[in-house]
Amino acid sequence: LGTNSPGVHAAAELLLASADAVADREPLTDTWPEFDLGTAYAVQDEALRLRRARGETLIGVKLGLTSRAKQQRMGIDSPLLGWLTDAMVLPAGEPVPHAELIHPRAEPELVFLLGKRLTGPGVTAASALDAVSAVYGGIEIIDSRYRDFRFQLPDVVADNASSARFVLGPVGLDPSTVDLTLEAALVEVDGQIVDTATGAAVQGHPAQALALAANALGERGLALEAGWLVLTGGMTDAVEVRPGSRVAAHFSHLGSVTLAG
Ligand code: 0L1
Ligand code: MG
Repeated sequence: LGTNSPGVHAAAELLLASADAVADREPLTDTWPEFDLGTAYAVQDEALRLRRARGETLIGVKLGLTSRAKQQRMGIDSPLLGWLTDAMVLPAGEPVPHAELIHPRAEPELVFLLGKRLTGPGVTAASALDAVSAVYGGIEIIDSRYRDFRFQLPDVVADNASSARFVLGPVGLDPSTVDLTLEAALVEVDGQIVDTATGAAVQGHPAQALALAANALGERGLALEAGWLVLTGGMTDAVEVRPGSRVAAHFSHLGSVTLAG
């Protein structure tokens, strides 16, 4: 590690402190040029360890930057993973906790509930889908700890892929009963439809994103566990969640999720 390296543990603490204080910061790569992807995942894992030590429960995984819309907006063309804990669940209908968030943005996602353990190598979209017990629509509220969402890939990986909160939609379907490439999401802000996408935006099929997660975790000796939720990544670009505004995602078969901003 370079001379300006805070080290894995201190970097994890800095990012958690930033979230706790609702205070943004500069990217780690600004002053830590040797900061690489492997070290970034070590920081992410250390932050998870610290979250669990303070009582949070691991409930799944999120993928980020799996759609072209997200990759183009953030200027990073590589998908990434983050951890989900119970503290990130926002029950449907509860207001967005603005006092706890720096600059929240919302994005529609397809979410899998796993009925079976899944780990790579060799997981395909078909074998991944076979492990899914239900698919939901949802909204992820992302909140980068970096000022103006300015970051490079190792920064955003260390920051747990900008995770903050997510809301699960009201309808869970057996994935064999719905064509997820055609499942649409309409994003509405204050009554205006501002964006649309179908599940094909997510790696061609969201099960492809699920396979990617299982294979990436397999390389690290880890697995997706039965009972976990997997957020497959924003289908569209994210929209700002302003206090007092109303953001909704309407899915074709998976119901609607409305955020009271
Ligand atoms: O801040 C970001 O946009 C990176 C996190 C990825 C969010 C997503 O694509 O689901
Ligand atoms: Mg997301």
